[in-house]
Amino acid sequence: MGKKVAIVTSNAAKGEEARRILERLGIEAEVVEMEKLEIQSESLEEIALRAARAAYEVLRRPLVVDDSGLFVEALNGFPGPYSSYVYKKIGVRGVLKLMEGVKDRRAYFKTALAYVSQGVERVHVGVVWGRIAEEARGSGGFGFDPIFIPEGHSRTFAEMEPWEKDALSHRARAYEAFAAELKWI
Ligand code: ITT
Repeated sequence: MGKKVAIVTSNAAKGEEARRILERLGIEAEVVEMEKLEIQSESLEEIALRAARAAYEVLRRPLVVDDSGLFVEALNGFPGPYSSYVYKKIGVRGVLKLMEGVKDRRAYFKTALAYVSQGVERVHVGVVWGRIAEEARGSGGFGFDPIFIPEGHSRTFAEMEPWEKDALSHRARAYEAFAAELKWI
């Protein structure tokens, strides 16, 4: 396709996952580890786009920023846009504690993926529904993967092979939508 895309993130595991997804989609990419601009907003789309614009001002090359979060129904969508902060402060165990005794375990992961290059801005989203496990399981993936069981499955994302997560994940869905459009922009 001939367009090398920079994946801008401070999270190496997330960057590697995105690079792997793009490689499968035939898009050459490299991870650029950099602190993102983090605005306060309830909208992942807005957070991702503003961070991508800011990164473009610095790097001046085609790039993507993905902002993702875990939205738990019984917690009114918490931690959602605050997932990074919540993960650092209370982690997987903290979320499990909040869910103690809660029957409704439905949750979804969402990714908003912003692409910026010269004169072009696009945002694509991807969502995967599932449920919060009763206990953390598995050592793959990153973040909240050990407590997220995608719909129709019994294993957590952290118990799956990378390609299995990529066949289902919020991130893969957002990148697939982006890749389908990239050849036209
Ligand atoms: P950057 O903003 O620098 O890219 P980050 O780790 O803060 O890195 P996000 O804001 O997109 O990335 O994600 C917020 C948190 O949500 C992240 O730290 C993880 O704990 C969690 N998260 C995001 N995607 C995830 C995934 O695919 N599996 C498990 N947890 C995920």
